Amino acid sequence: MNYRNSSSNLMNGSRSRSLSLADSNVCKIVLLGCPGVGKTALTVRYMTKRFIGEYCPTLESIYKCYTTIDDEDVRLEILDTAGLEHDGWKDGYALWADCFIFVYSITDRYSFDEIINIKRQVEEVRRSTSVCGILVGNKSDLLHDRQVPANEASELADEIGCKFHEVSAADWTQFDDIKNMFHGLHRENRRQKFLREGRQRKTSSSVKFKQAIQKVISGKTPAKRTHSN
Ligand SMILES: Nc1nc2c(ncn2[C@@H]2O[C@H](COP(=O)(O)OP(=O)(O)OP(=O)(O)O)[C@@H](O)[C@H]2O)c(=O)[nH]1
Ligand SMILES: [Mg+2]
Repeated sequence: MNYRNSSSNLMNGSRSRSLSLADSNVCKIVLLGCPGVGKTALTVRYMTKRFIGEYCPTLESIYKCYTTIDDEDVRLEILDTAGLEHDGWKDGYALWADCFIFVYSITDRYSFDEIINIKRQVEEVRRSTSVCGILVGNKSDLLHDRQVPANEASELADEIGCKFHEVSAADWTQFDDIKNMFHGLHRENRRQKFLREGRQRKTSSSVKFKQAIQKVISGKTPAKRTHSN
């Protein structure tokens, strides 16, 4: 696996900022999808604003970058998996990630049909059906070769509980859409984290409350009395 740090034109922060980042401001993202759907092209477009055209298919990289989202310093760690190594990612990556980008190509029906299986594999590894992710149909510039209608993809997104985006990594005018897609995923991840933490805090305080009541009932802790004259 290849580790890359970036402070590209998009990421104008300094690496030292990472030291003081709260957990909620670090977001680990994995791109999953069949070979050739454009996972690397989307990652490179986001990281560098560029579209190179040909990318090494077997190369798997983690890109670390710093940016500002909603006036907060954020570190994104983006793992661009190699589509061919299907078994390799299962255990490690699915557990490592906070959230997922499920990518298919609108010109490749098979890559779309595979999404449901990929999502299921993630759920199995994480032992949870609550997975923070988005569904991305790439190569929207190739409309004449479309094999997957947008409304069908939108239905699948509803079914698997993800937001849906149709984009083109090749189209430079869509850089902002792709950037917003990554940043939106971070926001959703942070929202879900806060909800989970809130629920945990609630549960632990209600457990403590119940224990205190039981102690009082069993007489282990005398209830406070107030004396009035
Ligand atoms: N027309 C068009 N071509 C694209 C787009 N995105 C990627 N491609 C092309 O599709 C091919 C595969 O792109 P990659 O980014 O290497 O795909 P990948 O999902 O990373 O593939 P693996 O690493 O093999 O899993 C390349 O030739 C890209 O130039 C797009 O939005 N439009
Ligand atoms: Mg790739």
